[in-house]
Amino acid sequence: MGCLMCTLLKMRIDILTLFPTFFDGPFGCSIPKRALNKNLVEIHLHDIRKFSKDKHNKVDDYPFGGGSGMVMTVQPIASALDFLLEQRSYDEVIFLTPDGETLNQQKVNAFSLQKNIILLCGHYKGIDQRIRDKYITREISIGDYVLSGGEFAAAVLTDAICRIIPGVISDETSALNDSFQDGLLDHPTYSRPASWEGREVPPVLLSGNQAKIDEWRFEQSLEKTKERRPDLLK
Ligand code: 6GU
Repeated sequence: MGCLMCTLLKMRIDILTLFPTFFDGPFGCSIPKRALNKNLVEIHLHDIRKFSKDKHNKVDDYPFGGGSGMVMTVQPIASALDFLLEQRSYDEVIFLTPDGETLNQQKVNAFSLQKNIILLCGHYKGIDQRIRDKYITREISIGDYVLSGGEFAAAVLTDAICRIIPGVISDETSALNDSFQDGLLDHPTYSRPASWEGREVPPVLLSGNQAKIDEWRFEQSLEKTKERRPDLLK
């Protein structure tokens, strides 16, 4: 018996993929597992191949105009999307693709406020353009390099969303203090022992003066960001 509010607010992520078992690993540990176990998010995996009306369950074909590689055809993807879209309305239908807009923390924050989203994972040489034209509301890349399929990117996006859902991380401030969440990179962190192989923890961290510690951390964040990612300060 859950709380009504939680049920109404709970985020639902539907992932369309040719490789549903891919996600057993990433969603079976750590933060996504915790979010699922705490019933703070629902993740539904859908095998695109099961929607194929071809007698051999074919999901790909040669590209018109020639070229290397196979293209994921319209029918199985359209059927899978129609199946979901007739059950509920979705805030976004996201296609993971290296030619999409690059993901960042701001975009993750915005996605995490949505109720229902679909993540479509492409494979081979991509998907038929007409699927993108008809259904897709956002095209997202996770960086300027090429992966073998959208599943890696969908797992990354789902993890980034799950970990900022309130209640997933026990110390609620910890996700908000991350690198990027305040536009700065993280300050260095230390734990015991205070001295290790002649390397000392910065004395301010042992001082007990929280104002001084916060000031030191902020300066360290600022310095690191200036040095490594000056683009974030603009
Ligand atoms: Cl979303 N997909 C693929 N295949 N490669 C990528 C990517 C996505 N983002 C960066 N590289």
